[in-house]
Amino acid sequence: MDAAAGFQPSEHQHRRRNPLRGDWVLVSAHRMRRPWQGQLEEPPEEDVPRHDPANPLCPGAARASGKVNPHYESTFIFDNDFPALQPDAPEPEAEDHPLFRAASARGVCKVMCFHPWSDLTLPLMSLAEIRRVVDKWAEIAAELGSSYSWVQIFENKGAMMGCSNAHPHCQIWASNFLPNEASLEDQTQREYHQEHAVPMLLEYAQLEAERKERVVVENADWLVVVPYWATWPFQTLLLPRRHVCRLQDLQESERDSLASIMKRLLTRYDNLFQVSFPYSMGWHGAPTGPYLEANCGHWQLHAHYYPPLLRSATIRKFMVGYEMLAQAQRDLTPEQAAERLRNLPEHHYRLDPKETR
Ligand code: H2U
Ligand code: ZN
Repeated sequence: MDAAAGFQPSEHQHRRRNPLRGDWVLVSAHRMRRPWQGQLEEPPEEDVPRHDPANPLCPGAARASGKVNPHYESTFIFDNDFPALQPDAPEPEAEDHPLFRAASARGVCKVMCFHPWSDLTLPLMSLAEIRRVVDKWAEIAAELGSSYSWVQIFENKGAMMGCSNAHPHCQIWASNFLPNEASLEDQTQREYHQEHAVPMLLEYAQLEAERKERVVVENADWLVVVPYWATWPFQTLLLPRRHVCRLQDLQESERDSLASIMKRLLTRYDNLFQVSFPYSMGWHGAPTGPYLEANCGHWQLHAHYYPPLLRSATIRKFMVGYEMLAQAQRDLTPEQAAERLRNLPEHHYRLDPKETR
């Protein structure tokens, strides 16, 4: 019997390979039919006050360090008062056995507020406001990247993703080393480039743009897909259509179109379960600092969005048991997730039908 006869990805479990991480995900879409009696999450707080003098991220407020924020009117970057990385840590002692290896970790941690108002999120900001966030990202990536090997820009949104403060913000951690994900993606992209003579994610974007079934939104410069190998239910990958190594390499028009595609994606995310959609997102681009001189031809700039929600605003995906001990598993297919996101309106559910921003 032909084992492939009648195979349907939405019906029949199978494995898909993630070429960026070199690992596999188990796709078992039929599991979406099972009843849910597990934990229900608290839906996010929707009535956040616009300004709270006691909120350390607000303009004019005092932070834990005692420093007082300026009355900022756009974006605002400050040094994290509880940094996981500091510039001046001493070297760990030389190892006495290969099973007890340590290495130096130096860096800086910053916090970037997107807007002076606590009750806004990126999808509810205007394009001009989002564009200012994009510009600040590029600026800080270049500034810290002049000396540090890796500048990780990331946003934890929503309490479910460990975000401690509803005020719209992200974090920037710059380090003198390549973190695990960075070094893995550096290796997989390098190998792909050596073998196929094209940047992996540039080729991937071209293929997805032709195939369409995993595309969520696109414009002249950018493409958002639920990647073929997605592990989180509504995970997406934001990709440029041309070869771009780093955020700071984006041209003016590409920054505008990035603001636009982010607003469209994040509005769809919020509309999916009519809730301010939680996620962790972050940017990956070619390494910096000592790597600035090296060839970055294998690298392609991209952003990952990892949202935890599965079925509703209160039912999340847990990456536990099998995922922790064996490998990642997902319940609906990436094609089904993309189709649901693609079919959503781009008018934010919290705005009146005629209201725009
Ligand atoms: P998260 O919501 O993603 O945790 O980010 C908020 C960051 O803001 C967090 O890393 C920092 C925390 O250390 N912070 C300060 O630096 N100063 C403060 O007064 C409060 C919070
Ligand atoms: Zn990546």
